[in-house]
Amino acid sequence: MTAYTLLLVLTVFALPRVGRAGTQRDRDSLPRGSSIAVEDHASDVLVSPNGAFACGFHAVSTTVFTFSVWFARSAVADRAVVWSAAASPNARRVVLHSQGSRLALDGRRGALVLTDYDGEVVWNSTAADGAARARLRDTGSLAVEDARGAVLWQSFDHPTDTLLPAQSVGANGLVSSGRLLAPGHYGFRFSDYAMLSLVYDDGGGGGQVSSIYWPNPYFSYWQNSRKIYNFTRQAGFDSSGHFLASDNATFDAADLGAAGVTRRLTLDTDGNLRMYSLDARGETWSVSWMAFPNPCIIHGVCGANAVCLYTPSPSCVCAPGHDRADRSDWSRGCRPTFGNSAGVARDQVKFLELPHTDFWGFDLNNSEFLSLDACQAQCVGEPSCVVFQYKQGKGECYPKSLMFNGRTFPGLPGSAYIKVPADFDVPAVNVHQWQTDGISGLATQLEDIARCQGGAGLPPEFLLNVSSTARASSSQRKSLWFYFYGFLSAFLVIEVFVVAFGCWLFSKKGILSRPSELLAVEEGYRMITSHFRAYTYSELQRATRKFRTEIGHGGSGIVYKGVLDDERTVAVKVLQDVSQSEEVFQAELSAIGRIYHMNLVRMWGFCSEGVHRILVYEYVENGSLANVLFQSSGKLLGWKQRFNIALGVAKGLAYLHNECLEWIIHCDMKPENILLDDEMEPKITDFGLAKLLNRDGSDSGLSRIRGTRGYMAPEWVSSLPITEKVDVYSYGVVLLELMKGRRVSDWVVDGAQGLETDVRAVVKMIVDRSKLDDAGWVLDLVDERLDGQFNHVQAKMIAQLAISCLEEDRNKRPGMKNVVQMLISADDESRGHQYPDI
Ligand SMILES: *[C@@H]1O[C@H](CO)[C@@H](O)[C@H](O)[C@H]1NC(C)=O
Ligand SMILES: *[C@@H]1O[C@H](CO)[C@@H](O)[C@H](O)[C@H]1NC(C)=O
Ligand SMILES: *[C@@H]1O[C@H](CO)[C@@H](O)[C@H](O)[C@H]1NC(C)=O
Ligand SMILES: *[C@@H]1O[C@H](CO)[C@@H](O)[C@H](O)[C@H]1NC(C)=O
Ligand SMILES: CC(=O)N[C@H]1CO[C@H](CO)[C@@H](O)[C@@H]1O
Repeated sequence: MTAYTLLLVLTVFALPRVGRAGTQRDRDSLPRGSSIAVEDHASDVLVSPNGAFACGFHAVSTTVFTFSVWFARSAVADRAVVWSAAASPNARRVVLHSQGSRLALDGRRGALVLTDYDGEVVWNSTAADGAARARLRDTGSLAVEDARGAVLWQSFDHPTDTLLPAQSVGANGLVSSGRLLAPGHYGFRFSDYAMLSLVYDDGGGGGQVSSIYWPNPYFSYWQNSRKIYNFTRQAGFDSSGHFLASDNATFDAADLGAAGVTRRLTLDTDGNLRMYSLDARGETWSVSWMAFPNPCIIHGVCGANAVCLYTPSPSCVCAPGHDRADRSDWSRGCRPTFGNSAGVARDQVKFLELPHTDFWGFDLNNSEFLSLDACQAQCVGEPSCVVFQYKQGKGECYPKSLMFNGRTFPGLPGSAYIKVPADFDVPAVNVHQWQTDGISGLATQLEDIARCQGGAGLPPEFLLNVSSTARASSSQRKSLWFYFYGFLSAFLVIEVFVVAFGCWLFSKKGILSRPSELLAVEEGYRMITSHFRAYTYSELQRATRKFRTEIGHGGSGIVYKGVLDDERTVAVKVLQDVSQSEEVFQAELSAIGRIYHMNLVRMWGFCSEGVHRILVYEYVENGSLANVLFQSSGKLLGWKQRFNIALGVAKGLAYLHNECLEWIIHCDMKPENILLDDEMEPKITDFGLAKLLNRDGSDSGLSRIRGTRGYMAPEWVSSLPITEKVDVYSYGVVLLELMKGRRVSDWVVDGAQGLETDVRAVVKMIVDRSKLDDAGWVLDLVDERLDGQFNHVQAKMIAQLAISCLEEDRNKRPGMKNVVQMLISADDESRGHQYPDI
């Protein structure tokens, strides 16, 4: 009896211990009915029998995970992820919480199932009755196998952005990764007629713009040595580094045949397809083949109304008469600074010539043997024509409906002629100071590019003629550069694709230290953080001329205006009361530095030297919403602008709450923290600082009571946990103020005392009035200064939305995503952009 009890006790205690010991050893398979927990991500991974690949929860940040396969030998910080779970190649990678997420080989259905912290199934593989285990194979494929080892499902059939030897491109092909785990704009797949292609897809699923940029779209398939209509659609590379597709597409790695080299083929974030080889030490990846040494060839790199030029490294510039649509994202291109030129009468337009420039696609029509005048007449006569391309010689004429895929480099035949209103003044041409550097740097840079290309057999038209460019006569050069800098300097929009184009990866140090050894540029995060850097205190002192121009101050610090050495205007915020060490401070900031959204103020960098803790933000032209809205001197915001601000702020918050990697709660939403750019587009600032400004010095996350009285949700003063719904509440207050043009605390409500009760009293008053009559109450809520010029339907909707945001019970408040949807649905009739939203 005792012996039996002892045995039982022993068994009970021994079992879990054996189990845990088992998981700490690397294993290559997961039996049916068992699972892996995200908490064990460091110890519990599947490793392929040859030790080359690992599979498990991959930490994207401290709070966000994906379920992925990666090269086991690459260091954690530099992990080359080859596959991640995603619902489809065109869907965002499945994003998982750092707690409670699990991967299981479901006992009942025989499918791999990923569940998030709340037990919700977020991804699954196809169910298979005979499934016995999931196994990571030597090839890097995660497979669900039956008892005899036959494959029932495998990750190789669902590639994300990377192809491994022995894997085929497959029906869906590869999709580049975009920002923050979302799919990017680029695809590597078979076209409708079974030609393997690199394709640019405009987002939004509608595929309004979809264009092939590899193989050379100016050539026919046979000129590209391709075959079409072989519907086996197979493509892949073997262990020697030789790539072959069923349409005869073929290329070889520079280290072709080298034994035992680990390789991968990745469609990078920048739309370039690169083959990478791992060095013998298994530490660094170098590029052994790439589709384009010249990234200007890649479609969509500069967005609409912009041109990609090669001076001395690939850069985007707006076409003359255009200005950046989004200062931090070139793919959004530029928009006209003049009214729409289309539709203006025949004698009211003129054309600006851009020599050696081409915009690919969007041809309205094409003809040959036309004179320049005849071609111009076609574009004048066609309202939708915005530009035409003309080539002397054969007299080729291409009127176009959109300036997209623009590029310019010496030797490109033909000119583009942009249609602008006749009275439009082209900004004066002044020569940019780095002109001379540009010219002397050109030859060496181009040679670097040529070296990076690794000797693979590229069609000659993809390469600039290095020698002839370098030897061009000085007079030719002068006119060329004069023209380039004409447009460069006018708009100050020089942005080098430092990271996008692997060759310049080391250029932060000034020189390309090892031009042939490139780091893997896989993540896209790198790309986002590439502009984010540490500044020295003296740099910022110089930029702000010893902190001379104060433009604002708040609870977190004083803000000064400054101009950096690269001529970017910035807002420099000197923080007070930061108690963290330099490391913690920098770690927090690098998370904020990754955040990118057009409705969030972009942080360009920071300074953390000695006692100084300084943040460098983009400068936003029109100051805070509070200034514009509440000060009588501010200019009056029209209804449409107010609506747009409401929508923009909602989008920014929704992004912080739902989409960005760290799931940030702002904690201090108020009109002071909403800035307006030159187009009155709102940008939220001061987000992510809640953790930095930990005034009581505790490290327990958020210190209690942050925020500003009058905007604070009731949970701040109760003991309830703080969730993102505190921002929804504050947003509700902002909505009311945006409508009324006055602080809620200034609304006269009988019997109210104290700011928190003000808001309650106002809400109660609105609700009571709306029950009494259903017409007049909205009118009362709208700024009298608008003089009745507002959209009644939108106003009513915003009022109702504000009230639901101001619910005392946080569970009754809508999420910011829903708020955005509601606003967008009310925005329907005011659609109709002047320029395509690309
Ligand atoms: C296939 O490609 C090779 C090398 O690019 C070329 O020589 C050959 O002519 C191509 N075959 C066809 C049928 O296009
Ligand atoms: C189609 O491609 C496959 C695989 O590359 C090849 O074996 C086959 O011969 C091709 N078919 C034709 C008709 O060319
Ligand atoms: C192109 O458009 C012009 C004017 O719109 C027209 O006269 C011409 O015939 C068109 N050419 C072709 C090839 O369609
Ligand atoms: C490159 O330049 C050389 C020398 O100027 C010239 O002979 C050659 O034809 C050029 N090649 C191309 C592809 O333009
Ligand atoms: C919850 C979920 O993602 N279910 C999916 C499981 O997989 C099948 C196809 O394999 C999908 O149809 C389900 O939607």
